[in-house]
Order: sequence, then C-alpha cells, then structure tokens
Amino acid sequence: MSRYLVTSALPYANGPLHIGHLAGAYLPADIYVRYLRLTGEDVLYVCGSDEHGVPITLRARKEGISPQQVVDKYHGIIKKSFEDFGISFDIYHRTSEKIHHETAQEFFKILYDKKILIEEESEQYYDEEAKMFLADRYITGTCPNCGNENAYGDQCERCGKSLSPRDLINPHSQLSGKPPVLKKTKHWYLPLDKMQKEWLQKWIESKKDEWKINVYGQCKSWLDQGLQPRAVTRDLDWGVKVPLPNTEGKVLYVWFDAPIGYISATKALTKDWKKYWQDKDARLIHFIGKDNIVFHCIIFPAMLKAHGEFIIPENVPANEFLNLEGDKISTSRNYAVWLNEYLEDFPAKKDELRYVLTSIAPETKDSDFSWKDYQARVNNELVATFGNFVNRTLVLTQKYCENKVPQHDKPTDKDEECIVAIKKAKKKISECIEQFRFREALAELIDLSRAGNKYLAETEPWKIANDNLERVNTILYVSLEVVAYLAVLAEPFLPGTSTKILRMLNIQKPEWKNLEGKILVPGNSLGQSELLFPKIEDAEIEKQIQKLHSTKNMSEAKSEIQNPKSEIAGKPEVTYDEFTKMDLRIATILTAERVPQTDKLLKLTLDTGNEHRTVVSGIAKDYEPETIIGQKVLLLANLAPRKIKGIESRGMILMAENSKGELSFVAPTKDSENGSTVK
Ligand code: B3M
Ligand code: ZN
Repeated sequence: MSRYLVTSALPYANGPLHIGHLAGAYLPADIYVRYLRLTGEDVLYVCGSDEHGVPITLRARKEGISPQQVVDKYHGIIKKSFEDFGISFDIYHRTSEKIHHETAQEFFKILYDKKILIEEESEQYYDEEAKMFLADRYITGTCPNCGNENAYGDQCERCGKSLSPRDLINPHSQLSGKPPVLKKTKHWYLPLDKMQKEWLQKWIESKKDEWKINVYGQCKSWLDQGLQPRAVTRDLDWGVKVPLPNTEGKVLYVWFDAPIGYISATKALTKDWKKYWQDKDARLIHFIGKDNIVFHCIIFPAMLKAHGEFIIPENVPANEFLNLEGDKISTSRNYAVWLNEYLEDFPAKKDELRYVLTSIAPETKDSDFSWKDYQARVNNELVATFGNFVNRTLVLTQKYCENKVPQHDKPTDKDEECIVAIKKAKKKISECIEQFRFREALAELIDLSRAGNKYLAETEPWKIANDNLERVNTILYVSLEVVAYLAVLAEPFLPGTSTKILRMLNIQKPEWKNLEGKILVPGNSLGQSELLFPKIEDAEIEKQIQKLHSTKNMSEAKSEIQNPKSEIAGKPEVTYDEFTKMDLRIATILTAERVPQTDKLLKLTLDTGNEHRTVVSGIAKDYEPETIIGQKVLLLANLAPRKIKGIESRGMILMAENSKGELSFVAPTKDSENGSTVK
C-alpha cells in the first residue's frame, strides 16, 4: 500500500467556478483519488480557497466591498459547486484560516533562519496618489515580448510570458491610472539561480520520461532561460504578514503562501499530517492547469527542499486549457459555463457534465467544449449505449427472472468473450488512470457497455425465452455481471450513476482490488430499476447556445464602442483557375524557435506528410514557440521560396487576423493527416 497526498490548485476566491476549472484541475484529481480509494490506497485529497493576492483586492475594489467580504462570498459559492459536482476532497480549507497564516509564517521563518532567503533593497514602482507600491496586477503596461498594451506586472495574458513590473513598457497604476514613480523598498528573495545549479535542474531532467511532455517542456524552457532569484514578499496590506520585526505593510507573496495552503489544509484535517508530507515513502501529486506549472514544478519544490523536512512532488499532471465554442473562456467578459448556473438549468445532471468534461479533457492540448457536442455525447454514449445496456438488462431480468439474480450454467464461447471484455476493461482502466490518461479510461468504460449491448443483440434472450429458460438465465447472469462491473468501474468518473446502479442491483460497493471473479450471488433480489440518463432535447441546448451568444454580443458591443472595427477590405475577384494554382496543405509544427534579433519571427519545421520543411513565420508576437509544437496548420506549400534573415523559408502558414491584429491558426476541425490538400 502506498500513501498519497493529492492536491488540486487552490482556486482564487474572487469569482465562481466554470467548466474550465473543473476540467483542468478538479475532475482529473477526483477521478484519480476515487480510484486510489477504491483500490485500498491510503490517500488524502486536499484543497481550499486561495484568499490572498492582488486578484482578491482588485475584485474587492471592483465590487466596492472589502477583501474579506469578497473571499467570504466566493469561498461559499466555490465550495458548494465542488460539493454539487461530487469533488471528493477530504478537506476544502481556506488560506484566511489562522492555522494557515501560522504555517506559512513558520515556513518563511525557517527559510529566513537558515539564511536561505536573500534580503535586498531595490527600487519598485509606487503610486504616489494611492500611497501604495504596485505589485503584480496593480500595474499594467506594454509587454516587452509581444507588444500587448494591457500586460500585467506579473504576466502577459496574451503571450503567456511571466513578467515583473520593471519589464513593462509605459507602466501605469491600476489605481490612479498614472505612471508610477520608483521608490526604495526591502524584500526577500528565493535564490532559484543557485538552486538550479545545486539540484533543481538535475531533478527536473530526471522527470523527463515520467512527467507529461507539456509539463516537462515548460519546465525545461524555464531552466534553459536560467532561473532568477524570486521575491517572496510584497508591499501590500492583504495577505499573510511577514513574520519579522519592522516589516509593517509587508506580506508574503501569494504564490509563497498559497501552496503552503496544501500543508495547512492537511494539518487542519489530521494530526497525522506529517505522514503525508514528511515521510519519504509518501507520494505527492499536484493537479493543476498549465498556467500554474512553474509554481508547482519549480518554485514550490524549491521552497520544500530549502525547508528541509518535506518531500517534493512526484508528479504534476497539469492540463492544458478548455475553450468554449471555439473561444477562450473569460471571467471578465462573462464568457463561460458557470457551474452554479449549469446546475440551475440541469439539476441532477452532474454526472453528464463530469462525463463530457472528462471525455474532452485537455490532457495533451487545448480542447473545446460545445453544447452540441455535449448533447451528442450524452445522448449517444450515456443514454443510447451505457444507460441503454443497463436498462435493458434490468428490464429483461424483471421479465424473465422475477427480478432476481438468475442461476447460471456453464459459459459458452460467447459468454466467455463477454467475461474477457470485463477483465480487459478493468485492467485497461486501471492502467490509464494510473498514468493520468482519464479520457482513454473513460472510453474503455463505455466500450464495456458497448460490448454488453453487442452480447445481448447476439444472444437475443427474448427469442429463446419460451423454450430455453436456462440459457436465458445464463445470458442475463452474464449481462448483470457486466452491469455490476460497470457500476464499480464507473465510480471514479460517474459517482452518482455508480451509486444508482448499485442500488438497482441491491449490493454494496465491492472493493476494486477484490474484483476478481463474480460479483453477484444467484438468488438475490434486485432493487427497483431507475432511469440512468434522460435524453437531452434540442430545445435545452438551443437555450444554452442563445445564452452564450447574448453574453458574447453584449461584450462585443461594448468593445465595438471602445474600438470600432475597420471595414473588411474587399479584394478584386479571382477565377477558379487562379485559386487552384495554390497548393494548400495541412501540416504539423514539429519544432519552433525564435529567429534571433527579431521580435516577430519564428523559425518552424513542419511535417508536410512527405517531408520536413522550414518556414519562417511572423507569429512570434502571438505565440510562444514552446506552446505551438504539435499544432496543425494550413500551409501554402507552393509559395516561391524566400530568404528571411538568412533562413530559406519554403511556404507560408495561413493565419486569421482579427480586428485587434491578433493572429490565430487556421486548422482543420476534424483529424486530417499531414499532406491533406485543401480545396
Ligand atoms: N490561486 C491560481 C489559480 O487559481 C492560484 C492557484 C494556487 S495553487 C497553490 O489559477
Ligand atoms: Zn506578451
């Protein structure tokens, strides 16, 4: 037996949760821990609200309430959404709790006393009108990397680059709108540069084959740029106070205290917390979204190691982002499917959303949620396949076997085939979950119900009921076994459905590890059958699509007033023959790197189906090279070769440009092989 401590990112308590949150860091973790619990492992799953940092204080300003009121309000809403969707934390804590403040302060104090932190006075931006230092999101300006004029002091949301306030061009205060002045202030820094040399680099490189490629790739690119000392304190009045004398007005940086929230949550849960954090055999796993990778794979491990008594993470299975109907989910534009609103419109359909979000989870690349796809997956897979099989089996058992588990004869080849399918599904699902491949695991579950349907269709018990009831009994016994296995195997993914099926079978939940042979005992009575999944009607989906359109139109109308669109310029007519001269093909980006001394150009290697070719493309302001590996693109393959900055570029990738001048890829919506032609 192993001991696991599993965490999901602490959401900022500054707004409700949406489907992107659930798909990114919570559902996968929940599936994982439910599975571990079923297999009898010792596991704790901890999380809580992140109640500090500038996101909270900015929200408070916006809503005209105090930061405390903000966190109280959203902590409640978030906690309820998690409960409603069956996210099975052992504790959902909050970083405003006393035990958290004490734990974070003690942690800081240990690093301080061990002389690990560097104390340094430097000049930082200050708003003279608001009388405040401008940390992180209190300051905005132009991104030095991509030219985005609204980059924050800690990050540019357009190109994803992590920044510090002094990197911004034309900085201005979010409070007064004025350019800030520089003022001296003292802070404490974590010497990541030193740690990189001492052990971090080696440790991360040792994870190359173990961590997901997207996670390893991001870490590697941080390391390649060379880590810098990082400030772990801020001049703010909201947060965990710096536990040193004469530090009035200074708090711990939110990214210093928040991950310690995992520790304080465990402390609040059990006095045995050290067994999970300090015992060398314990396994620490962090589930997060890709924007949190550096904090969980570099900074927090650096803190833990520096402290000296803690284990460091074994794995950080970060997910990419989930989009909504082809567009970025955005809290500020109110463009999202909010979990609380979903449940108002679809009460009792939590498993349906868990199902769809797991089957499209952005495990290896960004993925897209659309309402039509939601409807199709629920209706075709849950209703017509899984639900249908369970329902048919139970109805037939009522009809032919007095609603009791029937006796069975020696299995025929067909029966054996079905029993083999059960074993295979169980094995495959375990393997996939253990390797964080939840989409595949879920597909395997549906495949098992598909195998059940096929078995019933081929054995046709209803046709032989009159002359061979014994055979009917055996067929239904085998089918009921499949149903029982489905109930257990579905538990990590669809906990509500699993409970319902167990109730219909009138059995207790068996443990996964004891699942070897038969689950059901002949002669036992079954419970009442219930409908597992009602069909989703077109009208319900239309309503949701309309709702999204109207929020989108509203926010577009707002931005149209702020920046009116230019007319789309017409171009002269072309003939069909002229058009067919263009050799347009699908290709995949294999490598991408910046062209030195330019800020716009990337050098790409493309797989065009029959060769690898180099193309120089002016997309560096919109995309970081490491984020586009694997991206499918549309290539104009017969454009005359050109030399750009000394590199021969053979062809051009086609990009869409919106009215703000932002570029995005034009790519096929179904899988297309490299080399597919476009006409
Ligand atoms: N609150 C950021 C986020 O919600 C941050 C995560 C903290 S995890 C320790 O994405
Ligand atoms: Zn940028």
